[in-house]
Amino acid sequence: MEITGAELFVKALKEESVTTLFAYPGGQAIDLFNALYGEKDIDVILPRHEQGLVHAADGYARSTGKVGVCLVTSGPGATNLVTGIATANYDSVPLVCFTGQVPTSLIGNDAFQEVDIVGITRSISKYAVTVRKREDLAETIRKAFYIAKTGKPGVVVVDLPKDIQRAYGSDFYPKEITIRGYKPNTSVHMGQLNKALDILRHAKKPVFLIGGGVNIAHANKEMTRLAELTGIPVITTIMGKGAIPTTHSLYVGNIGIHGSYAANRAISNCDVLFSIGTRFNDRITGKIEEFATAAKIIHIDIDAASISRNIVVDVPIVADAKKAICSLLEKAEPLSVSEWVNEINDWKKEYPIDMGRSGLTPQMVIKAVNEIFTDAVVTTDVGQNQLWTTQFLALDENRQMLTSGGLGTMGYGFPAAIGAKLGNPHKDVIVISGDGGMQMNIQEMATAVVYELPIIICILNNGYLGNVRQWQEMFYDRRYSSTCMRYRKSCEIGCNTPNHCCPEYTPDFIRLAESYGTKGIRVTKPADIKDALISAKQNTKAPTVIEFIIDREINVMPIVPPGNSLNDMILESEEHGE
Ligand SMILES: Cc1ncc(C[n+]2csc(CCOP(=O)(O)OP(=O)(O)O)c2C)c(N)n1
Repeated sequence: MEITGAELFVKALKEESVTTLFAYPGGQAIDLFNALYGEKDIDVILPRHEQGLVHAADGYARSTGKVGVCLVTSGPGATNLVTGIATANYDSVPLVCFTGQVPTSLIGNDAFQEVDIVGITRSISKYAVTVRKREDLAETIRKAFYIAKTGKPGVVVVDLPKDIQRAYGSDFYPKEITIRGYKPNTSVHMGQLNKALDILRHAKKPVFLIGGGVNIAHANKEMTRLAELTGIPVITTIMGKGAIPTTHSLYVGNIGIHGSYAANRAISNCDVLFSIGTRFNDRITGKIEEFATAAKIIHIDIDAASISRNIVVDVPIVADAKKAICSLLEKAEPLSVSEWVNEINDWKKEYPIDMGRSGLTPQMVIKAVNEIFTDAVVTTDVGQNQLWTTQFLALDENRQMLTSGGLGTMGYGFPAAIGAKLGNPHKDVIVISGDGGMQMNIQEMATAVVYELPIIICILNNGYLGNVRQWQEMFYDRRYSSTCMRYRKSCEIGCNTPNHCCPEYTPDFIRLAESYGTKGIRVTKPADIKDALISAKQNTKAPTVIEFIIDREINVMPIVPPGNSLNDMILESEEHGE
């Protein structure tokens, strides 16, 4: 039977078991939307901005393990996806993004709403392609899903010209696909693994350094067993957090420029660094020449290109994290490293992560979240709010914390939570955001309201672009250039002190929530934190905004100053009087 390209598109989505589609219409996608009209098996979600849309698809994918699927129009619809595509691809999130395109006869003619989205996204996606022939459509979509979810997952962009959407052709959709030159690694090189085990056998001060690869491979339970079997302490990157429960006695903390003292000390002093699924990016290594200098380094990663790119390793192993960990579980032995574990525990006791000053602190908010919600999905935005969350959030399981790690995209947290809630309707979903990042995709409040998504939105409101302000305070002589969110034209030039002239709130998030048709709670003292969270939990049909008014100049500590080694942490912050 002959069907249109648009009808085949819908059939393909069903064959790929897509039940939720994040979509925003426009002229060059209208045939695709027409084919979706009245479709019962696919929920078509209409966010309020394509950037919100793609972050929502990302949150859906990260929290469910399924492929997130987007559909937008050509030109501005497509370019509005760019930041979200880069965000997801950087963190290895599987997405397939369909973009409408002008008819093939007009491509390259400066046609209305034409952009070369394949050219634009080539360097920030795993694969991007324009379908130029109707007969290639089915195979291209099949390939897109296969590439997005296999090997190192990533984003695939499929650009669909309007004439392809309208053209008639076969209704065949392939079940299997082979792609020449694309062979995701599925085995573990046992020779290399044995070398790694041999090194471990002689280790006195080994650590595991775990990145997002373990979460992506769903290898958390196996990782916990491996740590317990060997007795080796576990340090995580931000993306690897949750690889073993944060309450586990072998869990040390996060590494990196805002890592814990104990974790950074342990990395600097270990003799074997066994890393799985991390890229060793500059935010975790600090000064590269001084990174883990005493250690032999073993590195397991699914992506051969990630191995020895930043840190030259002694034993490279290209493998899926879960497969490799399962093989290790069969062969690894308990090590006698209790002295080393005690040394690390002493560091933990000596310098626990900073609890902040008195008053209403972000740490208190996150601790209350830990107590009230044991199984929630928590998304963060980017900035201090993200760093405090990664330091203090308790996690037992995979897919509990969603955060933009690689690209660090402000405006991510709230739309990602929308996707997470749609994918996990029975779980509590909580956003922890700053006042700056919240305003980058605030329009999605309408989406959360109309789809009746009871998301709890915690805004840590310091009235600053806090993370940048902290750097200005610590490394730029308190020159708060363009970081005050309460700035008014009448303010003193060069002001660097929150003072009596500062407007109390800009904007008034509570009234903003109300204007979208939902509820807001403002919390100004510690005693009210829990009541606000409990009351939000009871609001089961709509989102709740809780605005926590925190100290304007509270900092995330410890911090490794730029260009320094992990050993050179500043542990405490200076206080400034009002
Ligand atoms: C889209 C985008 N623009 C700019 C930045 C740079 N940046 C990183 S953190 C930050 C401040 C965030 O402020 P806010 O959202 O209020 O959160 P806080 O740090 O105060 O918790 C900025 C501007 C970014 N990461 N992403």
